Amino acid sequence: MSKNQFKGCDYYNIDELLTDEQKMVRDAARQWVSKEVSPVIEDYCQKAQFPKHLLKGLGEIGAFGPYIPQEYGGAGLDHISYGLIMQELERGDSGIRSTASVQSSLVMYPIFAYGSEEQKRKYLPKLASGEMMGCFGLTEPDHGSNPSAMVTNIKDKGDHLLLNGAKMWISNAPFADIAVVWAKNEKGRITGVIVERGMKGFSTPETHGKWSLRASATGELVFDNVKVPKENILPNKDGLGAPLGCLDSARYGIAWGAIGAAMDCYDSALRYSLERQQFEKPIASFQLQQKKLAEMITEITKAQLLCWRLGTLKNQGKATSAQISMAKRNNVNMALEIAREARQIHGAMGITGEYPIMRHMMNLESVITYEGTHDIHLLITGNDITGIPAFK
Ligand code: TGC
Ligand code: FAD
Repeated sequence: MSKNQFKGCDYYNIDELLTDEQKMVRDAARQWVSKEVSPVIEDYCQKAQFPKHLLKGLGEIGAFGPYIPQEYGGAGLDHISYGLIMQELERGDSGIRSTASVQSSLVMYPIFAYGSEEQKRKYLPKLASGEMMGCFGLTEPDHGSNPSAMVTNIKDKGDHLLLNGAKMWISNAPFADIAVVWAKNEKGRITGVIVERGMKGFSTPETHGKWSLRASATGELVFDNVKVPKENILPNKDGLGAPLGCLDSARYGIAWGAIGAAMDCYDSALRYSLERQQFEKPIASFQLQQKKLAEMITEITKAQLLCWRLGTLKNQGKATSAQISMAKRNNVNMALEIAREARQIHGAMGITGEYPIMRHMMNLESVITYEGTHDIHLLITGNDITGIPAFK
């Protein structure tokens, strides 16, 4: 079976709900992924290497800061276009979508929303083109689901700030030029600071041995008495709500991205089931295989509708954090279940790199954990409907 035959899934004619611009953006990203990502990604994943040569192309298709205004170098697109780009990138690989999510929602967004005018002019255009790459440090070795207990801290030393602590599991850390880091000040208030590679005492050791997101670079951020200029503080928002506000944007992108991974698994499983013969028939003719395929397209269609509606609300400035959380939880779980079922349809072939299934399945084990675990998102919905925070 040859690769790159992907055409997309649209069982409910959702394309009719999209504008010409949204379809154009989606199709451009789809073509780019088919040409640049799909042919090479399996190799990079097997070697556990990030395909750094793709950064320029990601910048060119507008994957870095799609909704950041053009005056700061962004593509100035709406949120459905942003989601569709994430969907197409994750159809290629969750690691590629991760790189774009982090750059757009976790680095460009906080600089755009909480940064000074000087910070916006200094960093955003270079981040949009991919000339400069960023990462986002919230999680610590002992504080994952509960970032409010972080111990990384900044102290005011008069003419500069002194940063100490460590962050763990940071996407893009090994090659990032800058890090948006969340640390507590003397008053215990969570504050965002921009740390630049090369600052004395700042290092980014790479995390090895991952069985998931192997084509994405993950690392630590270590701060040993790092002197940070005061102008690197993000001045316009502090408190836990500041990093959580960035997560809203990234979780929204992941909800769309997961659809891409699910579509790729479904597409491969459908084609394989029609070609693969057992008992002198295509395996697609057996009811048990049809059940799997029918359930997959049903779940993908529901996820697409959820995201389209969420995107419409986001474009109107009305999407709530809890609505975004529900979509992230539902869609990533949906994609992971589809990947597992698709793996079975491919039989033994499903465990090989000939097909994208096992790679998506392993990647999605990270996606269901990062940006808030599956269980934390359930508790966010629980909190929203009952008013009782069960995570404390
Ligand atoms: P809580 O008391 O509920 O809230 C503290 C303050 O934050 C506000 N807030 C939000 N603001 C904006 N957006 C949201 N989604 C918000 N959720 C809460 C809230 O109103 C409050 O504001 P204020 O003004 O009253 O202070 O906070 P909590 O400490 O009880 O925590 C709640 C909980 C557990 C839901 C939260 O901590 C959480 O979401 N934990 C999960 C942590 C997480 O998602 N980490 C992700 C790290 S980054 C990452 O994984 C990147 S992967 C990237 C990739 O490769 O794609
Ligand atoms: P823990 O918080 O220790 O949770 C362990 C288990 O306990 C989970 O099942 C969780 O659901 C459960 N649990 C925890 N608290 C509760 C509760 N109150 N009630 C019920 N169950 C609970 N972070 C960043 O800051 N930046 C990044 O770029 C980044 N990239 C990542 C890339 C990868 C590949 C991975 C795997 C992670 C990344 N993360 C990043 C970290 C990620 O956000 C955390 O792993 C995640 O928030 C969970 O934290 P934890 O791993 O410490 O798990």
